[in-house]
Amino acid sequence: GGAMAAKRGALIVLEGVDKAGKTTQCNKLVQALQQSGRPAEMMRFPDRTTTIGQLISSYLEKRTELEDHAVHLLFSANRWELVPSMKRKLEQGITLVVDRYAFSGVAFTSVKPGFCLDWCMKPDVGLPKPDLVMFLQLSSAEAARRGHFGEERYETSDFQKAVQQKFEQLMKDESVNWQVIDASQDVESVHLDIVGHSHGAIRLAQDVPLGELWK
Ligand code: Z5A
Repeated sequence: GGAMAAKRGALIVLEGVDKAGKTTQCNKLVQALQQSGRPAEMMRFPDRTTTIGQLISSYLEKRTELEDHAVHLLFSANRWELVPSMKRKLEQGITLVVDRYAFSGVAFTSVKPGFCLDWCMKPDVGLPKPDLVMFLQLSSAEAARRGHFGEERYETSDFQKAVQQKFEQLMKDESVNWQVIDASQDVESVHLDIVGHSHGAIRLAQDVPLGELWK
């Protein structure tokens, strides 16, 4: 008996290569959900505000060098350290809109020499499983038209192409609810696609417990 449990929020992830519009679209989605009366918050990985996140940020800005396995584990640790707060929020009925997640972790490390997908996935096994992962699909030619790549590590056309192929491998996994979004459309059209998929995911998530990723 007792009081009825509150409906949980959904865990919604946006993935995609550099300049696909993830941050733009995460912000717009959170705004739209809030305006329709649904509690929603944005998160991003890496979260550069924590102690671990500061190590990662320094690495990405090429201010420090870190061994490739070590930095992979730091990216994963940066997700795990936020899991208690993510679970709390989801239980409170807050939908989390997340800019990059474990899929970026695997895609970016696994293109490095000597790494395989399987090893890269292991540290993230058991993370809160997203109810929906939207992959913002953008060709490298279209990404190039959105301006120059930045100065950070990994921001080169060849690296991004290799990463795209790793994402394609990850998207074959049917245990994850993937939706491919055409990110070459204008900002509003991409937004409408994303809102449509998100409402469906929020509705479905209400009645099923949060899953465990890759488990
Ligand atoms: N990384 C990793 O190695 N391991 C991990 O576990 C994780 C990440 C989680 C940091 O990422 C790096 O860490 C990243 C992966 C790696 N390396 N790379 N590359 P980050 O999240 O801090 O930064 P970012 O992901 O590189 O941001 P971004 O990809 O460059 O941007 P975006 O979020 O996809 O796009 P945006 O900022 O929304 O838009 C980019 C530009 O395009 C901007 O000028 C917009 O105004 C414009 N834009 C957006 N949408 C459109 C449309 N529809 N049409 C035209 N123009 C548009």
